[in-house]
Amino acid sequence: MSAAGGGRGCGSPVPQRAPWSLVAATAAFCLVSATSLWTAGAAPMSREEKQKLGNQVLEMFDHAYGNYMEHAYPADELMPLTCRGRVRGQEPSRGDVDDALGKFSLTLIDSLDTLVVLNKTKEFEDAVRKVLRDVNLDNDVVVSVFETNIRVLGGLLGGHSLAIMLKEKGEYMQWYNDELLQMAKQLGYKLLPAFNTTSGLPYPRINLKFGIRKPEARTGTETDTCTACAGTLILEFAALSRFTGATIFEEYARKALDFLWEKRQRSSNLVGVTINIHTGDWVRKDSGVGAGIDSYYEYLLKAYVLLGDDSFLERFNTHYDAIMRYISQPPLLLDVHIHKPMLNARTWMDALLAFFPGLQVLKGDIRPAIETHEMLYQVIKKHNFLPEAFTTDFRVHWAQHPLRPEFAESTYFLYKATGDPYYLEVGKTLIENLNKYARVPCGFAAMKDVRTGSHEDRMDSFFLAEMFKYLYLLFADKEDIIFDIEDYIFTTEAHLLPLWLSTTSQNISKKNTTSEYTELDDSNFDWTCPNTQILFPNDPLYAQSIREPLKNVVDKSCPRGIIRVREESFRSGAKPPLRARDFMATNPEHLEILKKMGVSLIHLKDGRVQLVQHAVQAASSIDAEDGLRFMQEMIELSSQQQKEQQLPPRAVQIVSHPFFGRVVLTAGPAQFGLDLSKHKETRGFVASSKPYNGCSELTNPEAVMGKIALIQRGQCMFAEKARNIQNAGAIGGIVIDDNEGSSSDTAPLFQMAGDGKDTDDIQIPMLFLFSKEGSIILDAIREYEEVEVLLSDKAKDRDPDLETEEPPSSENDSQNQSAEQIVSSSQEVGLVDQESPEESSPNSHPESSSPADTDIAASVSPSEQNSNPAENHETTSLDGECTDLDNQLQEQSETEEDASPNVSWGKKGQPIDAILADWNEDIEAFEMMEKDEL
Ligand code: DMJ
Repeated sequence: MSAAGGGRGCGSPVPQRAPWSLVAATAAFCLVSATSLWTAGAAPMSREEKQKLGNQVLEMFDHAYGNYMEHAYPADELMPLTCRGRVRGQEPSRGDVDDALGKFSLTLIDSLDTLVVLNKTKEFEDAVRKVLRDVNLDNDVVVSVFETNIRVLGGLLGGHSLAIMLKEKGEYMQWYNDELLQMAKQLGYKLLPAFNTTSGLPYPRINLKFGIRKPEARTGTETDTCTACAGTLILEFAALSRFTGATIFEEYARKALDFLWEKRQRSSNLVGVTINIHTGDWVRKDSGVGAGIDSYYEYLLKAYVLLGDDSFLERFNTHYDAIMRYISQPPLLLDVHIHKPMLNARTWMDALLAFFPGLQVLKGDIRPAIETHEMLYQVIKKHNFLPEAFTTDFRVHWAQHPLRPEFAESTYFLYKATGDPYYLEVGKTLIENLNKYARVPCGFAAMKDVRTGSHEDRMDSFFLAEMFKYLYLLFADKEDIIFDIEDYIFTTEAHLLPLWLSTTSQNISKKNTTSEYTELDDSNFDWTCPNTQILFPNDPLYAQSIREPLKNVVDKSCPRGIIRVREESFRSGAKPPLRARDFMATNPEHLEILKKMGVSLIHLKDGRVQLVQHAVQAASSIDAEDGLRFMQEMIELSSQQQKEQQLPPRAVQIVSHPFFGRVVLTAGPAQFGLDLSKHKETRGFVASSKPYNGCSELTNPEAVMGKIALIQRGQCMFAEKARNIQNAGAIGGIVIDDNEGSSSDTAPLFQMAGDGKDTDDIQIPMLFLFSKEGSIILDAIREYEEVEVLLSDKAKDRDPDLETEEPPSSENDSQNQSAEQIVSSSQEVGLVDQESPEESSPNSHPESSSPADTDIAASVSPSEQNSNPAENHETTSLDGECTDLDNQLQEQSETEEDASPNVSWGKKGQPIDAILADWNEDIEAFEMMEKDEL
């Protein structure tokens, strides 16, 4: 099996070998042993069914690619809800995620080699011509070096690799003369100024036209980059060097990798998430295999496969040993601190780590790959998609899902390694879910919130570059692909680079790399050879036997403790340390324990009490660790409480022709009116109210009677609007933001507050849409006149009963249908207060329900008897939010003088939620940080 096809098997040191032959030989063994010995377990899938699924993937790709080409090209990406191109600068900024967009027709370039894999050679030829004709790489845009490398440089090189393959075959691309490679080289030179640092680590961003230094560049002031950002260049840069003979690219990428290797934390052999590009100091000292680090590890192993350089394998194995020692807690993969690797850094996992089982297959370590993959699959079965982050007890931590391909990637690799048809069934589920929940009339839309099923106006280019490739290959037999996939390696963006590049002679300076094979410490291979032997037993049910014990790992999970330190001592009868959930501020014994842990109480002037921990003041190092954990738990408790007090977002689903429930908009709830989580959803046609602001008695009650009224935000209280439309006979209301261009993509969602008085009279459901989401409904009215929506807490399945062939014609019918669901309206008259933004309580959007990665935490008034937050949230004490004390914890354990985590206690008698409100700003800042990471 090639690096493209799956596990290379045993990673034993094999000096001076041509990597691909070893790879291919292992593959053959793997596939024969896995498929021929099948006897039971998941039923084998017939060739017909596999072909049917393969064809379905092709149809889905056509839907995504066709809509991009028709409605978005030459823009970088398709916005599938508004059916237009995303042009940077013309849409509200989404922050770092926009740094992938360089006005270079990103999706087209990222799709090039997918077209060939999917046997769309004619379309590939057209696409290459378009790239050569239309793409400009010299735009005055600041882009991410990492994203531009993996998506654009990788896309051009993948396109070139397959173009020359096709040309050689003699039918297609006969005109091709390395033009894509020339573009790749041009882009390579444009990225090189980013490496102008003393460390050799690249700046994270560069201006395509002006580079780094020029004043017009508007970049070059950054000091930090992520490890993956600096460590995911070698495949593309080396391929570029070897294809062109210009050695400088490979040299630069090697230098950056050498530097990262030098900077690894020597006692744990782990790397942190972010590093200072000038000093080489770790900025974030937490370490995992997901966001921020992921493809650094991937590229070490794949660089060994592609380039045949043993030093990369040596490094990879050293890191892998550390990962399996500290981060792997099967089936979980949990971040730890690099200096204290036995200390977990958080209680949640991110979706990016789903690539890791695939990498483990490549490594030859199948057992943990099967375990983690199975756990991830169960999370997917629960939520239809893998949420961006989920807790160790498998609750949604960050509810977004941008159609990431990592899980499909691992599924493909596991199928290739085991031949177990179970993985084909997994792929089938992925296809079904994509069609059922993400497919919209104009492409596939990212999930804004996997819980509500609402969409985001976004279809990332990696969806075409990776998802369709892996899904297609999963069901394809050798003869379904027009070339031998085993001759290529997948980059992290699933672009294909030919393995023959390893033999292209290069005169690269390999500073710091082993030029000759050196005997490796055998302990580095603890996780390879023995596992390879297990990999191919004469037991076709091997994979199933590993999955079996994990069958209910997600459903039956109990809240997990966050720290695994000192497990041994608990087992041997020692008293477990004080947990935040048990803490009673009035308990002298507890206060004594705090003291032992180095946690002191500081009474602030304003009546609040602050908790501060100084590790050096702890009675022992174990007490210090307990103190750290206590502080971390306290933060988690607070964050969890805050989250639980917020209403979750709601969904507005357009169910009429031609949407049929496929477009789902994220809506903010109201603190008054019908609670959609408790009641049946409300379905009805929409009608604009007059006056549109809904601030006075409606002049068009006949138009809104029995319908869902659309009202513009502003000029009076939300409750007043609700009363006015209710009085006119509306069965529900949608308030549309009056700030033009606002969108839930860029702004935290609102929860509409009442008017401070009794709002029990309001009995219809009210939801809030930002302007962009609202305009999708308004545009639909303009185009189709009759637009029916469903207001609910979770989108309904796009099942046939939502799909009526013809748009319903009878208004009365719809009124009758909706009338069954309405709650009788009240005749109360509205209030007169002016609505102001402050009167809307900011509600944590699902994204903002992501953790308070903060070193500030909450507790309660020490004077209160009921000061134990756990009393209200008994089950959430340890299983909830992430907190990430990381840097602070590290510094604390490293230097005595550094800032210590501190926990502020509220004013006496002040409820915890009031105190927490004070911290919103910090929490938001950390949420932004988290978003950046992913
Ligand atoms: C892709 O762009 C690449 O796989 C990258 O390495 C991280 N993940 C995204 C898609 O999720």
